[in-house]
Amino acid sequence: MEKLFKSSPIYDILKKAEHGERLGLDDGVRLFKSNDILHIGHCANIIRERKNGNKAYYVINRHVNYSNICKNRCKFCAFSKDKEDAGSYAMGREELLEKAITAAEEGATELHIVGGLHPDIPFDFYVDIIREIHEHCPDIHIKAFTAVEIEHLSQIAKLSVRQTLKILKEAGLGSLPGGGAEVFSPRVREQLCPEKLNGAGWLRIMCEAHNLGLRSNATMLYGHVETPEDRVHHLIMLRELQDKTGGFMTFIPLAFHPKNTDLTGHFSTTSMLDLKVVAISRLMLDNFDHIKAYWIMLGIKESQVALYFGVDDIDGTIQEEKITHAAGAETPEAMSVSEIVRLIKEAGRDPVERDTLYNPIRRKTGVVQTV
Ligand code: V47
Ligand code: SF4
Repeated sequence: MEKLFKSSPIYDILKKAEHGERLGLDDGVRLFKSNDILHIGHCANIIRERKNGNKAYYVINRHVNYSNICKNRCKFCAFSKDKEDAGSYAMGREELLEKAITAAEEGATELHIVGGLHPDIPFDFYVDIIREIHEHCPDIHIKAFTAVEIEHLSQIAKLSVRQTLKILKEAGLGSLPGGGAEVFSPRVREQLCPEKLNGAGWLRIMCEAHNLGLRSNATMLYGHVETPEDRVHHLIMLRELQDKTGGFMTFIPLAFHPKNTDLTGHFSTTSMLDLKVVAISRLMLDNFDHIKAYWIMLGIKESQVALYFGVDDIDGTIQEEKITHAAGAETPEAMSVSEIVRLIKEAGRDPVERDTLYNPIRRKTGVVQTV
């Protein structure tokens, strides 16, 4: 191992990471500029196994995108529409409840509910759907509303972010997903999503949520106009908040899909970049327990390989996905438990079904076939 590392031009950085020393901005940027993917991956795998052994987590979940009507219209988003556009939609309470009940009956332990920033739906609607789903399906964990949606909800409710989160938590909200973080760089945000809550705002809302006992995830959208410096800066900002609150559960890098977006001249990400991002995230985020490969965006085969590049979680069954598929994702919209388990086992890892908070789930009847 030592000999292997010594032959690498980034040996000094990998050595630091292996010894548990924190990496800085320059270290992260040098890693991104290096093509020594095998050594970076090997080092990330050492840290991954130190934190999670041979386990590879998955969750039986269902995504629900309640509306695609959004007032922000970020340039990288192919999902959002104006209200008047053909194909715009907003689900009603009955439809949402029905989806939740079906998911619970099929064995899901998590609902992931996110949508666009609808200009007219009142705050009560959001509180009511969380309460109704929680009352009808008390065993399902509701992970809903990104920090960007929480900011929007607090504005329409004319309440503080803290009060908004408190009301949603009392109604049954279990945690927050990690979307909307994009890349914190103000230059990138100005270019791609000028209307969106800024990076400092995203971090402030996550901090409020963590202080109220709501855990959350964190993401980074990469593969568009961002630089290696922007990526590493983003990771360091997340690491700093995690030092303060410890509230993040997992980090999920999101591979940009360009089709049908205002950035169509851009290409899809490459395997080289995808694997670098997961591995370097594992090395930079020394205070995060988990790194997730979101197979919908990364692709099923690459997610399997990522299990040796720092990743210990490949998300879940999903069932219905609109955001990435609007942008040309070629992955299916769902994966069965048996497929996920096979994928993990063939990689030589031990599959562990988890709930949202990473508690292992043991089922009396063994594996559930949900799709
Ligand atoms: O917030 C939008 C991103 C996010 C595109 O927390 C795009 O467990 C790629 O956050 N290409 C939604 N990405 C997805 C998300 C997520 C997914 C899975 C698990 C969790 C979790 C969170 O997708 C958006 C935005 O950042 N996005 N458009 C696109 N064209
Ligand atoms: Fe709206 Fe989110 Fe799409 Fe931006 S990424 S346009 S905030 S749905």
